[in-house]
Amino acid sequence: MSNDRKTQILDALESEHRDAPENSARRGFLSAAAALIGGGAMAWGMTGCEGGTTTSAPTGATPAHEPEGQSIHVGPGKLDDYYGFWSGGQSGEIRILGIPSMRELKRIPVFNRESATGWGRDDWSKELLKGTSSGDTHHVHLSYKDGTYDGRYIFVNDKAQARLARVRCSTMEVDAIVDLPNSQGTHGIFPQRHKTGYVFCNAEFRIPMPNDGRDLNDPSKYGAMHTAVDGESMEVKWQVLVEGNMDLCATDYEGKYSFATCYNSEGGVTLEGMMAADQDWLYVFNLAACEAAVAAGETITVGKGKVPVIDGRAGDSAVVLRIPVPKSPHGVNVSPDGKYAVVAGKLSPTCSVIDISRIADAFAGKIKPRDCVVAEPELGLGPLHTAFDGKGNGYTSIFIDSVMTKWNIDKAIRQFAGEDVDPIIEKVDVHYQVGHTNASMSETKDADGKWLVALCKFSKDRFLNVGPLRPENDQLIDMTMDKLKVVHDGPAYSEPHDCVIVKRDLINPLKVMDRKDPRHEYCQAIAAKDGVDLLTTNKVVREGRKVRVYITSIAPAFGLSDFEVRSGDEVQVFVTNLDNVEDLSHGFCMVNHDVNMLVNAQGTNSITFTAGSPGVYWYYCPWFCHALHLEMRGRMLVKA
Ligand code: K7E
Ligand code: CUA
Repeated sequence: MSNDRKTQILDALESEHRDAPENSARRGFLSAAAALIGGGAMAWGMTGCEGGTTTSAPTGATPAHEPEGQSIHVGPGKLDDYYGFWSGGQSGEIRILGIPSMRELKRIPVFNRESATGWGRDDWSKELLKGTSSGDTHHVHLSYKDGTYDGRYIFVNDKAQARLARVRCSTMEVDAIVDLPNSQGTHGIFPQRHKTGYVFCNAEFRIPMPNDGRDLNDPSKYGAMHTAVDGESMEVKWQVLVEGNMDLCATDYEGKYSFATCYNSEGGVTLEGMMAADQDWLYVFNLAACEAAVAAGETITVGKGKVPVIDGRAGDSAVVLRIPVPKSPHGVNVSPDGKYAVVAGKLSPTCSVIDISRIADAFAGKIKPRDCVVAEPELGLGPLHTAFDGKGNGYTSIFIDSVMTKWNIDKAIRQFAGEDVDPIIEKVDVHYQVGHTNASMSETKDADGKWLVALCKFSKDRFLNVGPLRPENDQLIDMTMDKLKVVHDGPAYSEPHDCVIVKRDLINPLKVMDRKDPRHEYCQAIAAKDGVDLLTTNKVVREGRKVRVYITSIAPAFGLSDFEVRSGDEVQVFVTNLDNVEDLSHGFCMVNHDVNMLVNAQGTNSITFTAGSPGVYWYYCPWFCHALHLEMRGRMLVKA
């Protein structure tokens, strides 16, 4: 695109933004953006940062007589009220924050390779990762029971490699990763909310089925999979093949339906193509019908795949319903009372409110799918995601306007029915270009309306300049006052997409590892073949060119102060931490061998490497564990 053309597009978008006062009549579809193909996506990142559409006071300037609100100050030694679970985007990880302090408490490596813990380098994680070292986590959700979190598991997607990972809340470590067949760009995921049943995963990118070189350039034959993974066994149970793409995912509270937004019902493979239609869909999957089809064998297989696939491409059926919504929708969020699915319009300034109780009639053909829509309030330019306070209000992130719009669901429904009411309660500036939003317990029936987070994609000038790559800005908003108030800027490394905020008493991790940990079991199973009990044995076992070294550790010493191998041996070191002391981690680093791993209290870990050229190599404990931590080391003696 020429520079002139770029300037023209940017000017158009910028003036569209500047000239659009609140409640202006110019809230049509983003027709300018749609017409100015090629500039749209870029311009989204470059406009709309000047405020001007909002009612709140600029942050930093505290008006007189302002109510106090909740404190975000969590004093030294005090604990936060909530756990925040953040996806880490391209970092491939999950992060745990304390809310309201926004202090980062932990990073859970998932799809990435991580130096501190050895994730992606130790044997157990390498087996789970199958040689990959990158990922793109967008959506993190916890397992449920009866509509609220049960504190057992965290699920997270990998958009880059079409995978779903599970973290055990007991240890805050990944215990399973499953590949999703026939999928690319796995994006929205959501677990069922009545129990740990399925976790649904949406493929965002349409591909040939099977993707084996056929139909390469015939997009009309492409499709996308809505995949049901068993959240307990982490096995793929079945898939539904649809013709459009799928973006965000949600489930109802009763276990009847799953939802997927489709922004490319057109089946386009270019920007123009994907933005062509003024209406796309919310796919609704009828889960009982899906299970019945699978049980009756009314399925196909794709290529050599073993997973039963329900072909849902032929239009509305007992299995899948398409509810028309404007235009290239993004987020879908279900209200805490379980009644409504709120679909954010993205290229339409609206959210579509779907009455879930009507869906059965639509499946039965008694009403049209579109009749499930009971409200469509205009909330601002570029609505993306909606959070809830449990008091009947929605809080929708508005990307282009850089605001959060608070609106009342009932009033929106009444307005849609013709009544002269304004559902919009308030808009608050956020900085800048907000993507996801979530509120404390918002994705559960126990939404409590305390804290709202706006995950802004751009921080621009909000922090010290750290070079071309700036942090995102996760802003914390107090929801408890008459007006929403931004109370904290939270710089975040690339790039949290989504988060959930969970009451702290629902999460009860272990203080030290237990020996039922799958990683310990994995190591003990190998050791058992050598007749070794990891808890009691320090020993070197040779089998040809393979050497297994079993080492215990108690601060400040390893159970072996040296071991001998030959250059070129494949060496597998097991370290079992016998310290039963909270927060007392050891580790194992073999110098000059790219070997480093964490071993938590009462945990075991193993790592495999090739012994280098002859010489002495020190191994040491990298975690400061004792006054004599520096002395916690030993020698690997490598013979020729
Ligand atoms: Cu960034 Cu949920 Cu991947 Cu919206 S998604 S912003
Ligand atoms: Cu063990 Cu440092």
